[in-house]
Amino acid sequence: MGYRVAVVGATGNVGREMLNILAERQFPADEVVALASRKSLGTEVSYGDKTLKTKDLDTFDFTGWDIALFAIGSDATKTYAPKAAKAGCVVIDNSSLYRYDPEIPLIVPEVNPDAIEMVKNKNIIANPNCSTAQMVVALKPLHDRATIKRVVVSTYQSVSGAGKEGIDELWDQTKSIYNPTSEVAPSKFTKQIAFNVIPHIDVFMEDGSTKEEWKMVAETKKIVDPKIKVTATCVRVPVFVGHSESINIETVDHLDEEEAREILRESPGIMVVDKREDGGYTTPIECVGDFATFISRIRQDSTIDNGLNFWCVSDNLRKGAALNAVQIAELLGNRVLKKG
Ligand code: 2RA
Repeated sequence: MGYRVAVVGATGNVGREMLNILAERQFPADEVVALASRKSLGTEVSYGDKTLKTKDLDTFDFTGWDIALFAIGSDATKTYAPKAAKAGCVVIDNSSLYRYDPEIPLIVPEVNPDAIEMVKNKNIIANPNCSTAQMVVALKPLHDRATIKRVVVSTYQSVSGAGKEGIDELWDQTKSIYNPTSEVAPSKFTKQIAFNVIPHIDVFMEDGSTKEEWKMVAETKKIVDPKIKVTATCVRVPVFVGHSESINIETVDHLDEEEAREILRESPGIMVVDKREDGGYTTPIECVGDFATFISRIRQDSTIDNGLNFWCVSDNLRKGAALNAVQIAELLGNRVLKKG
């Protein structure tokens, strides 16, 4: 006997990927329902070789459903997640609403699977921010071997992180540069994104960092180790899908580049593509649709005693969101619900 699974926000980029990945990984579901707002009622979405018509989230009764994968904004999540949880349906939420609640587990299954036991607190599990998920997959094995003291990360985040509007904007702006007469919708980003980069994602905080940068710090501490110092600069780049990150770590124990490469090669969820030659590294275009977090350019940072640099690329709609959520559902099934 399998699970009854709801995908909430099934018409968005992440919701559609959740349905794709549930099918690709043959998640043991007896039934899958696609939920969306009333304005999207009846929209057809793919689930493997099946087509589902979206049902109305507002009137949906979660009673008797096992797992709800949420891919809607924090405001709507605030309304519907407690309703689902109260009905006995475990919520796996991709918004930032519950990530920092000490009673709610924030999980990357390759990193902190044991946190799944905390689901008993509120029947809700939080999915991390896309830029955090891919980074902690790489940090965890290196931290276990050499204890990471400090992380300096610069991100190069694709426009799909900003939703469908982000994708449409890059497309429209690029077209308008080659065809000045074409229409350009009002900007979702603060400045032109086509042929440009924008060092600003989410809102500015008191200390001059952005909330996206704050999320990477807070979530890395919650998922990996509160003692790790993290500083981040998050940048939007004119790439449709695939977040890239330049990561520098300082460790307590010495770790040379070859040993780091071997450790990462052996670690779950990671593909090392690291040759010191033309094309010997992964770029965002090459990660799209893949489950892996790709690591390249592993090399010593000779400016400090125990430092390493590396390049990290992953599909932000998959490991950064939908894949991680489905992996949490798999972990939940194996460790807690244990149906079938
Ligand atoms: C972004 N990480 O890339 C944020 C939210 N998905 O826009």
